[in-house]
Amino acid sequence: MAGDFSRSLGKGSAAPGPVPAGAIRLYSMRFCPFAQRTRLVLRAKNISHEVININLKNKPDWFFEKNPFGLVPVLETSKGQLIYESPITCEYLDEAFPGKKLLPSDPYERASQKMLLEHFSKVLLSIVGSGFFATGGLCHVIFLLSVTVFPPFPQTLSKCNTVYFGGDSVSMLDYMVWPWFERLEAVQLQDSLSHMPKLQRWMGAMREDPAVKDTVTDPQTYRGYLQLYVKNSPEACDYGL
Ligand SMILES: N[C@@H](CCC(=O)N[C@@H](CS)C(=O)NCC(=O)O)C(=O)O
Repeated sequence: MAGDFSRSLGKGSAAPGPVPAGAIRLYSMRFCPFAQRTRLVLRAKNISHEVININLKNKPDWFFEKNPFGLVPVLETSKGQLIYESPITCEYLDEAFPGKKLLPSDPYERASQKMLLEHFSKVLLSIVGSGFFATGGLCHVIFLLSVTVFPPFPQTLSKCNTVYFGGDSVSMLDYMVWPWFERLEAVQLQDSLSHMPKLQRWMGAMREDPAVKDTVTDPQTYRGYLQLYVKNSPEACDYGL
């Protein structure tokens, strides 16, 4: 079975066969923060799954049949159902599979998490628009300013007395924003949070989370990937394998 650390499939590769009955497949890329969201939820809910990595610098033609936008993550079920856009994949997994629910059951709490995620997504969109991958370090600085200085993120954390965004245990919003915080160390910006003890406490707690531990990429490997990615190298997605 294909796994998180399998080499990516590129142009000219054979399309994978149907998903076995009862299983679920994730089309991913090892360093993609959006796909990491889905991987975090798969692990947090202990959902058995297979992973097919896609070479995003040399995409197979068949991948556009899985997602017309050609982006990871994509989920595929044994019924041939396809689900893409990371927040939608995560909500789908939370609803379709048993176990701990990651989205709050209270309608207002649920709406609050989605509003914060919306804000966060707008920040990400402006970063991608400004060339996130072309200038990795600089864009992380913009990210950091956006989430720590402008409302509503700092207010949310400073108002609540809980470790996590949604309460005393990890929930969906924590997993949705974590991948970008994890990458701060790779661009040597982790110390810029020193004036925000609550955010630091949250990061410390997240690092201890089993799903986070399972999906973490060490900063040096991430830096190696980023160097190849900005050069448009078709080897970027398989860096370190
Ligand atoms: N809005 C999408 C964004 C996903 C995304 O941008 N994925 C990147 C990898 S990190 C991708 O597939 N890039 C390929 C490309 O831009 O052609 C989501 O939330 O799933």
